[in-house]
Order: sequence, then C-alpha cells, then structure tokens
Amino acid sequence: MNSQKITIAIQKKGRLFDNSKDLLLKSGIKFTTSGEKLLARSSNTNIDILLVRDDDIPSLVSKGVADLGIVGQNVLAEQAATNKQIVAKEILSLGFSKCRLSFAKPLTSKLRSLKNKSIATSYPGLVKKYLVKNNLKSNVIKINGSVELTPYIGIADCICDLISSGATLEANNLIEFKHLMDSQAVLIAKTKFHDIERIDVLNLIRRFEGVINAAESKYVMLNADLSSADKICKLLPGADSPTIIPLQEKSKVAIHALCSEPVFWETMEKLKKNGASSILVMPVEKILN
Ligand code: PRT
Ligand code: ZN
Repeated sequence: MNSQKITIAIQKKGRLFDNSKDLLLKSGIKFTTSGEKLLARSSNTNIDILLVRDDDIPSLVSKGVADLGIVGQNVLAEQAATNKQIVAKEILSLGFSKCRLSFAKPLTSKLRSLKNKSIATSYPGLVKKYLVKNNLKSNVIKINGSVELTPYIGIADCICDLISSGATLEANNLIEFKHLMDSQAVLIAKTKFHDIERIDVLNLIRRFEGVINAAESKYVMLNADLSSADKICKLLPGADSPTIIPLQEKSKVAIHALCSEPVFWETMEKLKKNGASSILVMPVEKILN
C-alpha cells in the first residue's frame, strides 16, 4: 500500500496492546511481535511498528520518531498539560480502552469540596489544571501506583484516578464524586507531514476508520410485505438507503440494509411486530465509504 515508510508506535504490553494490534491486522498490516523486540517490520506494507510503553508514545510522535501512535487520551492530555513539547495531535477516536478520570473518596468521608484538600493522583497535570479552572487551592500529590490506598494511610483526603468498571473503587470502599474527563484510545499523529507521506497516512487512516465503522455496523436482511416496507426501513437503525428486492411472491419483498448503529434484540422484536420475518443480522468486516 505505502510507498513512503510510516512508523506507528503502539503499547508493547498492557491494556492497549491487543486492540491496537488487532486494529493494525484488520487494516491489512501484517506483522509479528517477538520477545523484547522494540521494532516489528510489516511483511506486506512499508510500515514499521514501534513497541513501547504507552507513556513514551506522545513524545515519540511529537518528535516525529513515529508518524502515528495509539495511546489513551488520558496519557496524551496529562503529558500535554505538563510539557509544551508534546504537540502530537489526536486524529481519530478508536473506541476501545474506554474509561474516565474521576475524583473518589472513602465511603465514610464527609468531604464535599476539593478546596484545601490533599489529592493523590497519577495525573497531577490534569488535576492541577482542573483546580485552577475551578478556582480551588489544594495539595496535589503525585503517586504512580496503588493510588486507591492513599486515603487509608493518611496521605490524601481523596484520589483522582481512572475508572472503568468501578470494581477497584468498590473493593477499596471508595466512591466517585466528581468527573474530570472521559478517555479512550486514540490515534495520534505528528504535526508535519511531507506531501507524499500525507497521502499514505490518509489512506491508512481511511482503513482504520473502515475497521472501526465495521465493528459497530451490522448487515441486516429480512423479508416483509411490500405494503409495510416503508415502515420497516424507518425502523432500521442508521440505515442509509436500504435495498428492496422483489420476491417470487408478488406481495413480498426482501430488504437488505447496512446499519451503522447497533441492532439490539428490541429492534428486531419491533421489526417482527411490524411484519418483518426471517430477520438476519450479520457482522461486517470492513467498510470503505
Ligand atoms: O507499561 P505501560 O506504561 O505501557 O502501561 P500502563 O501500566 O501505564 O498502562 P495500562 O496498560 O494499565 O493502561 C493503558 C491505558 O488503558 C490507560 O492509559 C487508559 O487509557 C486505559 N485504561 C482503560 C485503563 C483502565 N481502563 C483502567 N481501568 N487504565 C488503567 N485502569 C486502572 C485504573 O488506574 C485503576 O487502577 O484500572 C483500575 C480501575 O479499573 P476498574 O475496572 O476496577 O474501574
Ligand atoms: Zn504507562
């Protein structure tokens, strides 16, 4: 696909790795990773994959060592809040590793405001920015791991940490009381590309978009009476312009549609109630719009 070499930095191991690797493979970039190797060369495209810690990705991309990177918005935002040299731009939301950065306190705590409190966090840049914006003076303590233990060992009144299922907070008798930001994995890019590079990168982004859109899309096929076709088409979620095909039985048609939104059981039941039968919902592998 590419004439110009493109380098993409992804997390070597951790929460982002499987989905990042999956996205590249589904986008047609073949590569294998082995042991402690930091560089994987794609066997079928002119793409190199750098395998690094997620914290290194924003600076590798900002410096142009990598053209693109996959990282959590939380990491990019934290680094951008504390380091002017982080200039990498977010260009595509990837829809995985979703979480939120929130303030949490012990269940027994009477704390109501963040004013004049001690806050333990691995995100001091974002927390300080939040405090300034809200005109609050507090003590921010940077902690790299086990942030949730700090209120119990007298280090902090509350914490600010990432939450996904909420199980860690629950296990530590903590309760979320203020939301700072939502986060998910994003594709980031360096700020300057040569013209030829830009074309290759845009093609690659289009492939990524195709994979992401396909993951959310479903192909729906059903049969219905011609008289109820209009009503049924309106019920198909995110379907642009369904195909209506005549069937041997003159009063009936087959309706095929690419639905860009999830098709839940409730939708299928509604379709059936409105006269649809033989409803098939199928996964979509790739989309090129
Ligand atoms: O080694 P390296 O530096 O590359 O990885 P890492 O250990 O710094 O990061 P890693 O792999 O743990 O997470 C990578 C990214 O995944 C994060 O930067 C986020 O963008 C995203 N992510 C999504 C999460 C979570 N969900 C998450 N739940 N990162 C961390 N957590 C932690 C959170 O800090 C807390 O300890 O999980 C706990 C809470 O989870 P729940 O499900 O109990 O609420
Ligand atoms: Zn990290």
